[in-house]
Amino acid sequence: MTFEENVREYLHTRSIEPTSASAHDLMCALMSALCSEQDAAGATRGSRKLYYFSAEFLIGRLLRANLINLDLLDRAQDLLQSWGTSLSEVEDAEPEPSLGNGGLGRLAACFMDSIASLGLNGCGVGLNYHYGLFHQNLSEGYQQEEPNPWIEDTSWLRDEHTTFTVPFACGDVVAKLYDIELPGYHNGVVNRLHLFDVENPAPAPTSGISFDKNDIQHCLTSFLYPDDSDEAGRLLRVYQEYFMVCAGAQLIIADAQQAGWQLDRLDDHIAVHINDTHPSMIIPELVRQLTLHGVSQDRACEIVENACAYTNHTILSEALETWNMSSIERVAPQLVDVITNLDERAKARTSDPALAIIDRDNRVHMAHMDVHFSRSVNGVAKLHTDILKNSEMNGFYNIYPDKFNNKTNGITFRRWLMGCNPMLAAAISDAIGESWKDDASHLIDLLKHIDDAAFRQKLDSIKAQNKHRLADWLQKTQGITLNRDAIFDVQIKRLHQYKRQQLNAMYAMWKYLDIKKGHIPARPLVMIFAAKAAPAYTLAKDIIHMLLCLSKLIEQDEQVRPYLQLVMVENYNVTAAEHLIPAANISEQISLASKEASGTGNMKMMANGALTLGTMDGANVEIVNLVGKDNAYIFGKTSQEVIDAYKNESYHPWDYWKSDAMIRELIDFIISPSMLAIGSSESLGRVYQDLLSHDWFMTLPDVADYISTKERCLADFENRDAWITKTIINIAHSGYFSSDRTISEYNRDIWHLDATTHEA
Ligand code: B1N
Repeated sequence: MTFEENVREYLHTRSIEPTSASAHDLMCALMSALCSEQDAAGATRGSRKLYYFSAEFLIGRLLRANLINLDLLDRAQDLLQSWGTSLSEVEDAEPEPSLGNGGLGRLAACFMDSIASLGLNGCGVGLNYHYGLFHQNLSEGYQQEEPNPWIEDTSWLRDEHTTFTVPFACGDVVAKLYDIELPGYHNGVVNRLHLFDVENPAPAPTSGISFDKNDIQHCLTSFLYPDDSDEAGRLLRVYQEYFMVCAGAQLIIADAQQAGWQLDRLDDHIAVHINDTHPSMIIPELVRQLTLHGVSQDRACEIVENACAYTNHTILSEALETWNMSSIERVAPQLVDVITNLDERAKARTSDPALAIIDRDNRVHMAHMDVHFSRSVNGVAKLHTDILKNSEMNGFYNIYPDKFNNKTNGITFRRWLMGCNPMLAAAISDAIGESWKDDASHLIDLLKHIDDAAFRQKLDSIKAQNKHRLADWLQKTQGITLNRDAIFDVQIKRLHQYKRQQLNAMYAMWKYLDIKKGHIPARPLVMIFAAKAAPAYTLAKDIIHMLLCLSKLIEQDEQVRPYLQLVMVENYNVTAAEHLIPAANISEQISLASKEASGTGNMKMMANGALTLGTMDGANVEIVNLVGKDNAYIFGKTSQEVIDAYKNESYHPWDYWKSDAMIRELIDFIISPSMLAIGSSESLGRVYQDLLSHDWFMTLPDVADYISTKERCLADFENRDAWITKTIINIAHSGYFSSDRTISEYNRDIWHLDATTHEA
C-alpha cells in the first residue's frame, strides 16, 4: 500500500471521515502510516555496531521529522490540504516526549538523526520515562511542576516483546524493551532507539511530581532526573542508571550471540558510547556479564577499554557524579567487587590518589572510571576540551594524552532549519540549490548571494514572517501579545546561575530605568526568556520569579511599555524552541566564560539568522572564529581570566557594589519598592543577597561590558543593510555545526563503523 492508502486505511477501519477527523485522529493516522514505511526500510548493517548509551534522548515531536527524512513531507501536506487542514494543525496534537533536561539530551537526539542519516549501524540505549522531566506552569509568579505524560495508545513506541531481568539487591526487576524507529534522511535506513521500561509502571501522581521513591518496581521509570535533594531520590538515580546499563549490556550480548560474534572478540564488533557519566556503570557491568559468559577478567577489562568511549559535557563540579560505594552496594552489590578490581587496576597505572576511582571516603568517581577504562575521552567544543586537558582533567591527560580529543557539538539541520524554518530552507535552496540538505557545509555558497538584493529582501521578510508566526503561537498558547515590530532578543536554555539569566535581567532593569530617564529607544525591544529550573534549585526558581516580576513591572508602566517588553515563555521544550528560534534576531549566549561546555542553541539560532550576543565561551568561540568579530557581539571576561580569578579567589562582588554607582543602582533595584510591590521579598531578597555576597558566576564584572555591547548591537540593528549582511554571513558559516560533521568525526576517530545505504 502507498503512504496515502495507509493513512486512509487507518481512518477507514475506525470509521473516521477524513474531512471531519480531529487533529489527533489525523496525527495517529500519519504516525501509523509512517511506521509502515519504516518497516519497509532496512536496518543498517556492518561488522561493527555502536551502542550510544544516554540517560536522556530529547527527541521532540517525530511526525514532521520522520516525514522529512522519508521524503513524504509534500505528500502528507497535499493529503491534509485536500482534507481542509494542514500539517501544522495536525502536529499540534502530537505530545512531545520530555526525555531530557536540555542540551545534553537534545544532542543525543541530533546524534541519532545523524547516525541514521549517515547510514551508520548504531542504536541509542536509554530509559522510557513516562512523565518525562516535568511540565512547567508559570502561575502566580513562580514555576510549578506537573507530570508531562506523553505515551498514548498510538505512539512511536513499539513493544519489542523482549525482556531482560535486572538483579537488584531488593529483588529482580524485569526490563521491557520498547523501540522508537529513527529513519535516516533519504537513505532508506532505519535505526533504533531502545528505551527500557519496567513492566508495570505507576500511574501519574495526582498532584505535582512527587511519588514513592522506594517503589522501585513501579516507579523506576516514572520521571527523568528525580529530585536528588534527599537520599531516596539519589538512590533512585542509581537504580535507574543500573537498570539502563544492565539491560543494555544484556542486549549487547544477545545481539552479539545472534550475529555469531565471539564474546572474547567483542571489541572487534562493538563501540559503546557513554554520554556523560550517567551510563558509566556500563563499564563494570559489561565486565561482569562478560566474565559470567566465560571471558577472563583480564580480557573482559581489555574489551571494555577498547569498546568504550566517554564524552564529558561539563566542568561544573556539582554535575560530576560520585556515588557512595554503600549506595551501589544497596542497589547492585554485584558491582562492588568489579569496581574494586577496576580501581586496583587503575592504581597499578597511577599512584596519584586524585585519579583513583574509589576515593578515601569510599566514593566512586564515575568520570575517573570512564577515563581509565575508555579508549577515548572527548569534550564538546575546542575550549572545553582544552580546559579538560589543561586544568580539570590535567592529571588524566598527563597519563593518557592520546585518549583525549575534541568533538565540537552539532545540530541536525533537518529539524533545526528544514523542519522549523521551511521558508528559510526554501529561500536557501532557491539561491544555492538543494545540496546543502545533504551536506550543510554547502551553505557557504550563500556568500555568493550576499549582494543579491532580492535574496536579501527575501531573508528579511522571512524573519518578519517568523516573528509573526511566533507572536500568533504565543497569543494562542499563552495569551501573550508580542510587539511584532520590535527586535526579538532571545535567551532560551535551562535556568542556571552559570548561564546568567540574571545578567540579562540586569540589562532589563537598566533599560527600564534608562527609558524612565527619557531615553527613548530607536525601536522597541522584546526580551524573550524560556527556561525550566530544577525543582530543588531554589535560586534558579528565584531568578524565574525575578524575571516574572520584571515582566509585570514593565507591562504596568505606560511610559516604558511601548518600548520594552519582557516575556517568559512557559514550559520550554523542543516544540517551543522550534517556534522561537526562527524568530530570533539576537541570540543571547552569555554564560560565564569557561562554564558552558559548548551550547547548541547558539548554533541553532545562528543557522536561523540570529546574531550572537555572547561571551567567549563554549562553541561561541568557534562561531566567532568562523564569522569574525564584526559579525557577532562579544563581551566579558575571558575564560583564562575567570579561571585565574577562581584560583586566586580574587573576586569580591561587594567591591563592585561599593565602587560602581550603576551596579549599585541595578542591584538595589531588585529589592526596590516597585519590585517588592509585585514580588516576594523572600525570593527577591535571596537573589539580591546572592549577587552581593557570592555571585559565583561573576555577573557584576561583566555587567557594564554587557550593557554597552547590547546597546551597540541594538544600534547596529538600525543599519538594516549591514545587519542583513551579518545574518547571511552567519547562516553561510553555520554548516560547520551540522551534527553530520560531528558524527563523521566520532566515527572517523572513535567508532570506526562502516556506512550502509539502501536504495531510497
Ligand atoms: O551538554 C550540552 C552542552 O552544549 C552544554 O554546554 C552543557 O551544559 C550540557 C547532568 C547535564 N552538560 N552537563 C549536562 C545534564 C543532565 C545532568 O543530570 C549534567 N548537560 C550539559 C551538550 O554537550
